[in-house]
Amino acid sequence: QMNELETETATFGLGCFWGPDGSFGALKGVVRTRVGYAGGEMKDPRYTKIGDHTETVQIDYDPDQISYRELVEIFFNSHNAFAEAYSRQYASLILYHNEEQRQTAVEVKENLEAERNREVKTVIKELDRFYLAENYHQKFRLQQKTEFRDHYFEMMSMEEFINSPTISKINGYVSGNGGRDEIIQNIGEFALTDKLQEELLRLNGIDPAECTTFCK
Ligand code: MHO
Repeated sequence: QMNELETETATFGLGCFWGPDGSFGALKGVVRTRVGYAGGEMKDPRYTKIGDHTETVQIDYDPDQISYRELVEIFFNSHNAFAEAYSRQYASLILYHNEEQRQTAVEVKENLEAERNREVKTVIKELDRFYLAENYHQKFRLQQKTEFRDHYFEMMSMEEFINSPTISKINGYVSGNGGRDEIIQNIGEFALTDKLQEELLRLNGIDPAECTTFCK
């Protein structure tokens, strides 16, 4: 049961949070993602009044399956951390939750700088408060796929939708971030109709005909 795992949490900013919500959500060992605003001082930010905050994705993960170091490496591989941020809203940002995370983040950043002989612009600082973004930003890619959205909205409340490990995974998979073996292995566990299973496979470049022996 995924909910009973001992999880740890990572918080990253790397541009518009819709993309990383899906790319991190699809990773093996990532249990849940949620998007929000963090890194600033202003109280109660909203999308239309973000103040000095940055769009961030908060990632709950099982450290037995994926390490913080791996997540930080994926973070750096997922955006251009050498470029000056377009704005504070889209800053490259690592908000650490403890001293161990801080050390790892600094180390990975310094290794990257040494390797590429360029300054990394990522700001690394302690997480203060994470403000959950508005409902419509959560699992945005999934909410855009109306047939998947309607299917799950019928089964659960908005709160469950935002917090469900299954929904984070599906959001990653509908964005096309699913690893082939992962999807084929897990597709039976998402309470999808046959038609939606086939659609999910197609969205990840897998021919549903290839899957009949595993997926049913
Ligand atoms: N304004 C961009 C990015 C949205 S992201 C939540 C867009 O509409 O695609 O900042």
